Amino acid sequence: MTEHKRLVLWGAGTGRALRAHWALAELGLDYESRPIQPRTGETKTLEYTALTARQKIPLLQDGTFTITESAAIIAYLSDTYASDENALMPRAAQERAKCLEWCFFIMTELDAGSLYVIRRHRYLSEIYGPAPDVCDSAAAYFGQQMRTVERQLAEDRPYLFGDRLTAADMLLATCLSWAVNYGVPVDPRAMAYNTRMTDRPAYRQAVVRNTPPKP
Ligand SMILES: N[C@@H](CCC(=O)N[C@@H](CS)C(=O)NCC(=O)O)C(=O)O
Repeated sequence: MTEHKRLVLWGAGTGRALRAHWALAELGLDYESRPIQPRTGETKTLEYTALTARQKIPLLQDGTFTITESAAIIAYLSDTYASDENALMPRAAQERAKCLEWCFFIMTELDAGSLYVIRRHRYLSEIYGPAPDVCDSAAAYFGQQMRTVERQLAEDRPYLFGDRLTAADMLLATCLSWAVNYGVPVDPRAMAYNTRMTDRPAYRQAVVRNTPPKP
């Protein structure tokens, strides 16, 4: 008989899904993976639509509780399962607020406002329509928004802020890898930071679990 795990992660093969696999790996949590992918029809089934009417991955089930949005999944997992040693969201109010400030900045300005625009209008132009000028301007905007990140990393700090990995690092690193894949310039210090993040054993483990099964 198949054993059903309490934690079930839906989604594979995308940078957003990777964030959730990565958080689960950083926290050492056992989970079942349902590696559905976008634009395959798998996000549009009745079963999945009953879990999320948004029909997007990733989605985490924890018993009867469900949560979508990659950043929210990381925060939920950390708040629910982390110890003081491996928390991905700081617990003190002001540190937590700074972490959230970086998370919202990364999710709105770098992810949705820049890279996802390029994704939709360059790589998914058959669905969203081609818009080369918009893509060029989104790449330039990404570069401009990265300046505060570059300043923050200027002192060769190991993490975006504080002395350990947080959700903000995970969101940033996945955006940086995404930018590199799209040929959007990333400055050398940010590249070195990204290599440190992607060299983490939990990240490597997550990449394996985020790889969709062969058809
Ligand atoms: N802001 C959301 C974005 C989620 C999202 O757009 N997911 C895409 C794949 S990366 C998706 O599921 N698209 C559904 C489809 O195209 O079928 C997050 O960070 O989780």
